[in-house]
Amino acid sequence: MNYKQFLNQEAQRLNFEVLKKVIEKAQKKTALLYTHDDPDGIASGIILKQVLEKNNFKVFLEIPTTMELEKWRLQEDVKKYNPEIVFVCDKATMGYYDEYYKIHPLIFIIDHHPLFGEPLKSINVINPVLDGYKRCSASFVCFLIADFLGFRDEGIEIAALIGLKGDWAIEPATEEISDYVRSFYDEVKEKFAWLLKKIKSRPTMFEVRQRQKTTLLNQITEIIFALGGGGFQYFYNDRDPELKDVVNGEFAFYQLEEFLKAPLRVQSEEEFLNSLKEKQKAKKIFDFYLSDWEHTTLLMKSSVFVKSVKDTDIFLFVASNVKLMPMVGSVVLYNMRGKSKDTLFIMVSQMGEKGVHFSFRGKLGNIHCGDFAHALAERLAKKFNSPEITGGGHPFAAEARTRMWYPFDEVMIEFFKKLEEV
Ligand SMILES: [Mn+2]
Repeated sequence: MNYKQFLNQEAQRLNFEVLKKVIEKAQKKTALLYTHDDPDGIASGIILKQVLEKNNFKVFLEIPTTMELEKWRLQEDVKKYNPEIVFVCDKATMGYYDEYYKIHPLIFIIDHHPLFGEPLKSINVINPVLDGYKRCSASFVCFLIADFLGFRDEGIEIAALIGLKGDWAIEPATEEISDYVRSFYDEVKEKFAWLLKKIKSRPTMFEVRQRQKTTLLNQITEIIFALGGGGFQYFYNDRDPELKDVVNGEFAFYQLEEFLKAPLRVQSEEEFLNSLKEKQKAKKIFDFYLSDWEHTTLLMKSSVFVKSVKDTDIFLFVASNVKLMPMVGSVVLYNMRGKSKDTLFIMVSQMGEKGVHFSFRGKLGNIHCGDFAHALAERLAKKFNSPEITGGGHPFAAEARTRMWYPFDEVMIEFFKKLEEV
């Protein structure tokens, strides 16, 4: 199937026609747009905002630092902006969103995360993975929508690629591409050879299994990750007076949005940084990001071997206020040399009032990271009687967070009890 056929098939399957009619028939032409503050959220928000603006919409943009859209936030913003349509982009597909129709009658969820909870009936959902998991990104879904509505340009295509890279659906450096996006990727890869060709240059957070080659797309996506806080709120406002007022999600959004209006064929990540509107601030943030990366890599040398079980060597790392922990941990994991086939790396960061953050990264998933994180969170939630404590994820990658302060030794006792059970 070529891309054109794929687009037609998906437009029909995902019912783009409904969205098209809503956009065309809108009277007030005002939209409230929520998006996630990671590279995919930023890229998809940029695409959707452009599509709406080309249809003469006024767009109110909100980039909260939380993954899921909270009821109180929607209530407040609907009151504040009184929008005709609400878009919720790359912020998960939660069953409980269904009752949000009581807050606003016309909401579109545009997403690529698996459904969590009951299927939604009262709200429009455009999500290609509802009938089976596929690696893709919200930026790709927004791109398909834009193309279907007749708005496609280089900026939008690059935004699609950035989101796909940010959410690990494409790996141009090793040419590992999700089947779902293959026809699009094949169609644009010649045109964007300057972004997608393999280069021997600084390896990025995406070079996990190998660090010999990368691409400019990987480097640019990592810069957007650093500018926005990556969806993990790694911010640098307190490190330099010039960064004091930076609101990271918005900062990353507007830098990339400006760049994509007339994308220059930059040759390096330095050229990309230099082409940004607020390049001074962007460079400062990215430098802090790089030095944090280096610092955390060094810290993780203190990781210790705990035990081998299920043909998996388990390593543990414990420290305070660790920056970029899960990302660095993914790279460190592949440098760990154990005796077993599989390796599981468990990272623990004690973050004071923000609580304790656990990250789990495995090579083969013999021990299911998501199940471990979820069971640990449930145990802690019960122990401290706090539903705020949550955890979960994929077989190879998962997180658990207490979100507020609890006695660290008590948290760790629960953790070791859980570890004992594995
Ligand atoms: Mn995403």
